[in-house]
Amino acid sequence: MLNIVLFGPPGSGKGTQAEKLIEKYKLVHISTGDLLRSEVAEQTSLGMAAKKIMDAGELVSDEIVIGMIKKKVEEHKEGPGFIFDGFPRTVEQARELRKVLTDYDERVTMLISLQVPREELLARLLKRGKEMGRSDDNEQTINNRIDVYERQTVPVTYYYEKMHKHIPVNGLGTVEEIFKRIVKEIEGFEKFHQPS
Ligand code: B4P
Repeated sequence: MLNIVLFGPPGSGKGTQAEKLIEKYKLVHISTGDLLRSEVAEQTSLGMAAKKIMDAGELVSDEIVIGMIKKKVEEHKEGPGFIFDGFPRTVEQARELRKVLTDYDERVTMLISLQVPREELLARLLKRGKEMGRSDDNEQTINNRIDVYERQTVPVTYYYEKMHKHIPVNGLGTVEEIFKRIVKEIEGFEKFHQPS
């Protein structure tokens, strides 16, 4: 299996690049943001609780998110692999992901970390807020989401760094340019790690 964690601050292009990677590698896409938004749209009790947290720009509890991931991995355990988009966002989530994959004799292949400066993140998300009306894409919430990312999510990179799986990628440029950079990293990494 090819199991990629697509990582980066809010607005760094995770969802955008995930769509292109799925098309190329036929992987199963697991976006915790999308899963949570569909709970909100269906007005489930989980969704109602999550909406308040998401609108404040905070992280939904590890327990809820890990439960959703376990279900999805179980459903697609026979597939070619996964793109984890927006997950793990805490070290606890990273540890749990390791356990879940180990149960199927699998592991994270690599973490692609998109690097984008704050002013560009703000500009992209404010634009999306205007176009799509996502309730967490307003200036105050965006700034808090970036602060939460720096405080709670960046440590996830140190976790994968220790295993030599953290791959930083420049997230500035056109969608196509960034996609090419990611594909180059995946193909280089796979070649290097192939058993001889
Ligand atoms: P997410 O849905 O993961 O939202 P996000 O971080 O904003 O990323 P997204 O994938 O949507 O945006 P992208 O960067 O692709 O999370 C939302 C909330 O859910 C979180 O704040 C949290 O509350 C909760 N949550 C989710 N996962 C969680 C977890 N694991 N644990 C706890 N809580 C969790 O794109 C942004 C914009 O940039 C788009 O409009 C796009 O068109 C544009 N863009 C992309 N690439 C571009 C480029 N190269 N140039 C210009 N614009 C570009």
